[in-house]
Amino acid sequence: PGSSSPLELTPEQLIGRIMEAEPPEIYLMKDMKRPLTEANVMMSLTNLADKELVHMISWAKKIPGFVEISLLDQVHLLECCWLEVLMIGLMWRSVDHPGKLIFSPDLSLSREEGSCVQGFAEIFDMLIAATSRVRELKLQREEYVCLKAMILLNSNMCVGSSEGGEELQSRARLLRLLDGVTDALVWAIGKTGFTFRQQYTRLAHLLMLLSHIRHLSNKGMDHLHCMKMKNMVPLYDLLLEMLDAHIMHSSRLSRGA
Ligand code: AOE
Repeated sequence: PGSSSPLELTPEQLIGRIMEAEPPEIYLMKDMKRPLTEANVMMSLTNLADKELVHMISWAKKIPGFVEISLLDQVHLLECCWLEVLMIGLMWRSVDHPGKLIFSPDLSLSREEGSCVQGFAEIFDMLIAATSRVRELKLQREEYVCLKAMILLNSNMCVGSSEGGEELQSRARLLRLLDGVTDALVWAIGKTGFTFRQQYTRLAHLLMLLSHIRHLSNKGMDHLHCMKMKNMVPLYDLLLEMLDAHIMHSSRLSRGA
């Protein structure tokens, strides 16, 4: 057990480490003055996501214990959760701007502006609704970073990796990591001076948010797939391949279910 083992960190220390891992704000700059056409908006969003994904990989690697699980599990987790992680980040940035989605400091869209993209209005409304819920709950930064780490660590819980001893060990480590982040979340909730009853109700509310975010991500993934069919998303070859991998992955899952 090395000094970076999450089990040796107190909940407070673990949250500190997860806070330090937070990705920076991304500015788009050059896309600012373009007219809001479907192609321009999708190009800006893809551009943004592209940059965010690079930071997401560094973020994941800074979560204590993540790099100690098998590479296969690391890749699977990121493959499963990237859109959920982008979405919870989007909600967090948008929480103080009711009715708007703050994709970046220089790209915020109202529903009307978003509706230039076909099929976006439906997802927009769901993202706005989920963001309102985050606002009602008065989500704290400590809670937010724990939830985001939980999205990552919980994302492929139902996918059994190959049964080798190596992979089973990795899975056991992953579960312990998730328990560590759960302790941290419980600690963060406990700081807020709620009664015990209010604390476990809040824990339930926060965890139920994650089920909405998973649903949103599935809807967003369908939408992205449609967009790709229309050749609206100027995906780079590598990203295209990765997106295809995700779709193959999820259809494999739904066939298996
Ligand atoms: C949400 C949050 C955010 O910060 C950015 C974006 C940009 C695009 C938005 C999405 C969002 C919200 C939902 C939208 C979507 C466009 C249509 C959808 C509005 O309705 C997402 C742009 C995505 C660009 C595609 C990138 C493909 C990446 C594939 C990644 C992958 O499979 N792997 C394995 C890499 C994982 C690395 C971490």
